[in-house]
Amino acid sequence: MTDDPLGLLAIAEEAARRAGELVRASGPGRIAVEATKSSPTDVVTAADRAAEELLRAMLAQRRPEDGVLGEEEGWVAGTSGLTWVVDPIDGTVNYLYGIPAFAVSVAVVSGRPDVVGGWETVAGCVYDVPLGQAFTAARGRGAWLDGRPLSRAPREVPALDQALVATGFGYRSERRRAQARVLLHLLPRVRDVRRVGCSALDLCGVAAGRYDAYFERGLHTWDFAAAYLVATESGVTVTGGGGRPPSEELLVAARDPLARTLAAELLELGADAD
Ligand code: LIP
Repeated sequence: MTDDPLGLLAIAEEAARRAGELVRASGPGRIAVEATKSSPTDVVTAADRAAEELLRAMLAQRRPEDGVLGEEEGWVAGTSGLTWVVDPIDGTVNYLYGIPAFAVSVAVVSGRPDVVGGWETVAGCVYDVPLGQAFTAARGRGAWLDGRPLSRAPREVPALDQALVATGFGYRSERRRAQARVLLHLLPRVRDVRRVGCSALDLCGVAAGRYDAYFERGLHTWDFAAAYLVATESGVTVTGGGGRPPSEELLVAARDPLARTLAAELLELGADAD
């Protein structure tokens, strides 16, 4: 069994595409909400569970010694030192409402995925289900959108007041109140804000130049493990601010110097607290 990043990437992409086909097939008009999680608006659909089951079955067959951490079924440790980190549908509320912005995220990480800064992505795929596009990356080998390289080449990085910034909000109202306070102060200082509702596509969007920056508080490892490598292999800085790694506390992504400026501004505004 190879641990070569490109070999692992092939498995990640195949898994994400297969789960994506299942999610697409259970599309509009056939969506069943099965349960809620952290709040009444944090829903789990039948497709979330079926897609995660498919991912786990495929990975158990291909990589029996690896661990798996998934949004719906939690963490099953392995013996190989590698763990697959999967989000069967990132952007579940968009999927529920038929808004074409949701993705399957499949990453393989070394280290401890439950420890902030204790893991590193080796390979990952974010499969945009409605567009049928695949963002892929392998550590030290680069990042791609549908096989076309996402360039690391230095480019014009706007100042904060010219930056188009993507962001997102939590499922609990107290968290959204705190996030609204931050936005109240940040919005007059940037070009504009986009709230698309899928963190994996938001982060890959920075890598692809669709946004100049993205930040969010409250993300789980499965939301950003794959997109993190797509972004960093494309020359984007992904940080928690204040020299910290990205985590549930805060994730900020942009090319420098914008990443430094935005992270400092967000910490100043208390974006890493409720
Ligand atoms: C969602 C993220 C989104 C965030 C939502 C939620 P889910 O993930 O993609 O960026 O704003 O609160 O966390 O729940 O669809 O997997």
